Amino acid sequence: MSLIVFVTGASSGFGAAVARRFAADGARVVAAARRVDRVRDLAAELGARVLPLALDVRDRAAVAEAVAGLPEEFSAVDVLVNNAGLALGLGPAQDADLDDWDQMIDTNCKGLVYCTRAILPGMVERGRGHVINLGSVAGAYPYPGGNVYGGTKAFVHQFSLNLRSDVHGTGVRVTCVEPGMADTEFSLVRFSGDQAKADNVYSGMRPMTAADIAESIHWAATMPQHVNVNTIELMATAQSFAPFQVAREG
Ligand code: NDP
Ligand code: 8X3
Repeated sequence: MSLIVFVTGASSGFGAAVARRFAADGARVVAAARRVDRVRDLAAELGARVLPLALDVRDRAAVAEAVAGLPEEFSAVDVLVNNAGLALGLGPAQDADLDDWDQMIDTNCKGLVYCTRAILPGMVERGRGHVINLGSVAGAYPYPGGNVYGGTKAFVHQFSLNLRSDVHGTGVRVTCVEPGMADTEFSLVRFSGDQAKADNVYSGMRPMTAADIAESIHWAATMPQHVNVNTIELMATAQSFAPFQVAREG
């Protein structure tokens, strides 16, 4: 049976790679993002099985309308990949821009919740479906400047586990995928388009790629129906943990 996949943030990075990975399998893919020109290009590349959709996940009414208005051949969504998200800034909390904080919370938490709420009832009704949320290692491990971004991803982790409890016995599966450093437009967005700063994040090390993350998502989605992958945490081999910082006197 070929899957119907709804992926948010499909204009770049993980989302575009997810669309490509599932389309290569013969899935029908709804590819949603604000930059509709990019998802249209993706659809032109991948063919009619990909439906480009202009969507800002922060717009609660637009999310509900978009899901309600899906053409019949895309409407019975099997896999929702809640991928749209971003980090803005890497400064300390005391200097942060509240608008950046609002945007991260509105996108990473509220947008994800809106998409889930719009698509989940159909999955429960059909007795099958899979919600795959993009968390991050930043939700588990604190780092300087991670403040609200890490907080939003901790929310995604816990929401995913709680969601799984709620859909217990319905046949619907829930997975939280929690990557570390992967080279996408993530750092470019975090540093407001400063390419040199973004490049510096990945200089001299080999980060994961969007295709690596898409592969893990595809793996979780194609495990047999009786298997639920709860959480996938993955890092570049070149990334691991650091000691606690200690502020010493004198
Ligand atoms: P990219 O910046 O390459 O892609 C982010 C995507 O999110 C874009 O397609 C963007 O599309 C979309 N997006 C942002 N805001 C909105 C919005 N309001 N409505 C709809 N779409 C939106 O980054 P990644 O692919 O790396 O990031 C994807 C997810 O993975 C994010 O949730 C990120 O937090 C997470 N992640 C990334 C890691 C990394 O190191 N790269 C590691 C761990 C997690 P558009 O601007 O067109 O709307
Ligand atoms: C992005 C991964 O380590 O840059 O979620 O915060 S990290």
